Amino acid sequence: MRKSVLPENFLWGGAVAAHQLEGGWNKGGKGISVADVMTAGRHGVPRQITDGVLEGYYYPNHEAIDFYSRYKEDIKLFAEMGFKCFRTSIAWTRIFPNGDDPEPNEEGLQFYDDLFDELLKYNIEPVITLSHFELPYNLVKKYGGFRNRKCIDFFVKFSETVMKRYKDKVKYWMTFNEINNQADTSTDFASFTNSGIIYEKGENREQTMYQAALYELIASAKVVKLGHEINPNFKIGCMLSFVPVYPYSCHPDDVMFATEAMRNRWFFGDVHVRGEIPNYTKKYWERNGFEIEYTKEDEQILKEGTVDYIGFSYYMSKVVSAREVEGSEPDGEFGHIVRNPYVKASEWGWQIDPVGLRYSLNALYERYNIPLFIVENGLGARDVVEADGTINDDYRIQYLRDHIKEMKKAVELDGVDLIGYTPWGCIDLVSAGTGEMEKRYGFIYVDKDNEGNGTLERRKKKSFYWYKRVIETNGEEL
Ligand code: P53
Repeated sequence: MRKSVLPENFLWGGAVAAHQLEGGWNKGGKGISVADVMTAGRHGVPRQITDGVLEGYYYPNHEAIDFYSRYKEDIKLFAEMGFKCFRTSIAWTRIFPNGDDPEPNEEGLQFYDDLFDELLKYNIEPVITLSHFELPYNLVKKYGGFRNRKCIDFFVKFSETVMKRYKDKVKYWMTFNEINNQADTSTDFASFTNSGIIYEKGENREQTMYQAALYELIASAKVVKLGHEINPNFKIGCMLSFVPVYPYSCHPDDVMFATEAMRNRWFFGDVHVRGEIPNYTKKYWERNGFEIEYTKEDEQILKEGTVDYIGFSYYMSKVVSAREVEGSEPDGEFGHIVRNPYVKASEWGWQIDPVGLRYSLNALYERYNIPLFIVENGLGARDVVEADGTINDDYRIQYLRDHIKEMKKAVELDGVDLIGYTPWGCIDLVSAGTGEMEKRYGFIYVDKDNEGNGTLERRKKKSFYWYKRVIETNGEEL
């Protein structure tokens, strides 16, 4: 075989999060997480957050796809596709059911020992997110989530427990999934899933968000430092949701507006990678009269706990305009956005922009110069099971192929240092944003619908065979 564009040890795989596939929400001593109190919504209809687990509501994450009891069967299918790695999270509430428990729950720890052993049996490297939208709900009720500095210690204790326990099984870690989502303070969703925060009436949401985010960045830095002490071979990254924001036009005001808009992402990356709060953020806080609490020791730890690599998700790009223009639409983060006439969008309105992935890889690498890891990418779409049982998801193949092509250009032409690629939802799972099952990303179909009906049977889609070949040829055959 001719030499491939991608390095020989490139980590092909797939990505999921515990709460979106495990189910078993109250099994094995697990406590209630923020995901367990969210109902199902759909495109345009937000998920409801209930005050605890209440009668008469459907909570899609409670059973999810029951990976909790079926993981062996599923990992076997990942191995069949040739996965080199598998990204999942450790459900915090399996280990510390209430978040503030004095001792960890052994049954939960054992579950992940077994899960990692099963992966390692097939030489699949686990890639582990520590906090992926699944904070213990008790931390919300008792402490107000990451509004409260105490959550730093709870997170550090949880991380220390699992990093010590799995120090010889897991090498790749990430601290907070899509930590920057909460920059959108217009809905309750991001603050709740990121930080366990429910905004109060009349409070300054942005100030609260920055405080919580900073506590998380401090917690993350502490964990990076500690992790390197536990095992110097650990690679510990951050995890950003990277949605590049393009200017609507070459009008200088649009270009500047887009630059400012990007700071909603750069702030998080800058602290994680450079270990300092950037000047533009400090100025912003000052200008708006935000009082953000942090100490000299915090600043020190931010410097000492910078990440080894950047994990990021890439699904889409956005366009902003400094002025209201024809066709602009409301957007929580930027006031309004403009539909990009040059790209198509998914049924859920996510703009499909493969070149945007190459653009993002370059933007991140030029700014930070450390290895990158694409830990999410993919197309949420409805699938149809044909009469003969096949699922011909050519649209998904097309999406992934186009993105992988651009990813390869970033490596081959631009010299970006890229560790791996793990498409999102390699097996169908519960959507984080909407709680739907029918917004599917998988190579493996799971028989379950939005109302929770179905046999949970697994079925290989056309993309399963396609992706297997992609991995076999190290990305040469697309
Ligand atoms: P769903 C918003 C924008 C980009 C990525 O999303 C996002 C979100 C939050 O919905 O989330 C990430 O399931 C996240 C995953 C999530 C995946 O993208 O809404 O890390 O947990 O499932 C896809 O289609």
